[in-house]
Amino acid sequence: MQLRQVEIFALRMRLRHPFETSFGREDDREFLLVRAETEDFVGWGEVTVSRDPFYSYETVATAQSVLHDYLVPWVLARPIGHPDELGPRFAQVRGHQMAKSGLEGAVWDIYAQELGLPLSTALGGTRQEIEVGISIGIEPTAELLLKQVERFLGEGYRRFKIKIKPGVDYDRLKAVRKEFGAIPMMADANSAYTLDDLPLLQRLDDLDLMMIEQPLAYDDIIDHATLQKQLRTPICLDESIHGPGDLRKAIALGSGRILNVKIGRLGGLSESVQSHNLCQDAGWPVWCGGMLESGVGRLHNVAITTLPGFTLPGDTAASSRYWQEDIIEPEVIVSPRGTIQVPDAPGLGHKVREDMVRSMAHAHWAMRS
Ligand code: OSB
Ligand code: MG
Repeated sequence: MQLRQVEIFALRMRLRHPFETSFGREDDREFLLVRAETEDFVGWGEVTVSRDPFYSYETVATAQSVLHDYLVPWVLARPIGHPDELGPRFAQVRGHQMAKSGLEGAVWDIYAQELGLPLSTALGGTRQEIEVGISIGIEPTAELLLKQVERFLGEGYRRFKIKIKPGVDYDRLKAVRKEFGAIPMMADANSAYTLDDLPLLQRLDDLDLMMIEQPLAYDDIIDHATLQKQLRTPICLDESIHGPGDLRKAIALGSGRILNVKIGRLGGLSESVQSHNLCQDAGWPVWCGGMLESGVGRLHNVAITTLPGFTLPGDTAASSRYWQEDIIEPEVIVSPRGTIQVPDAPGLGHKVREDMVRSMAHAHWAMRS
């Protein structure tokens, strides 16, 4: 394929419910969308950055700059045979996985449409339906957390991830266990602890969590290996793994036992498939994480989750959990059994509301070959 134009849109979307983690609180999502076109097809990708460099060093501003000055010119310069070629083509830019992933995702969408296949099938996925869970932020009180869990249990979600931070951890999780019994439950610390917190982290073993996500530093795989040896609860890595290279080392070290696959953090769909394959070889289950995506990123998440190694429910909740109105049609919905139907139309399989995107964007860049 030869792309003839790539556009970048800067969007700000109001969350229906503020989302708080150990690194801060978000009331709005600020991110970029990428629209790529060939003579025959249009593809969409989402750059899952935030306004602030708190979860990752990437922001709206860094991604816009790297896309505009390097990545987009490099894709417009010559034809692409397969989306897997973009990783090597982008390699001279170090890091900036989310920027790379947003553009690569738009190319994958076009590639699947050229084959006449849903994106899921083009990626090698086989499921027609995926099981999903929900990620619940740090609520102001235990009572409000219990209300959230009750509501999402009623909506059918299959797994409950609860954000924790020092001082808002054991007692909160224990309250959920006491109220709701043996529900599938896990915790996400977003790097808020150190090895000095070993006694507290070992106490969490009593709660029979499915896993604890990223308890230690965002750039660590050594202390996580030390911790895993002293915990019964499996560790799931998020922030520490930026692609198949990091993952290979974490597997070798035993830094955890489960991977949270975020397409943006890993550098794209091709890198996510490779990471999934490494995990399958190592016997690590994987699941799809989230970055509070709009409908575009959400549909990419649905597609990757159809691969066979995604054996645990992910964070891909319904559009309506985040947005008053999503930018895709139809929106992503979750059945009362906690499942999402995988689209069977070519590419992303739902329509992107382009007029809405154009009118909402507070900045826009267009580049032609
Ligand atoms: O750590 O998984 C995380 C959201 C923003 C940044 C980091 C994380 C999250 C979530 C929300 O947990 C997942 C979602 O509902 O999209
Ligand atoms: Mg996480």
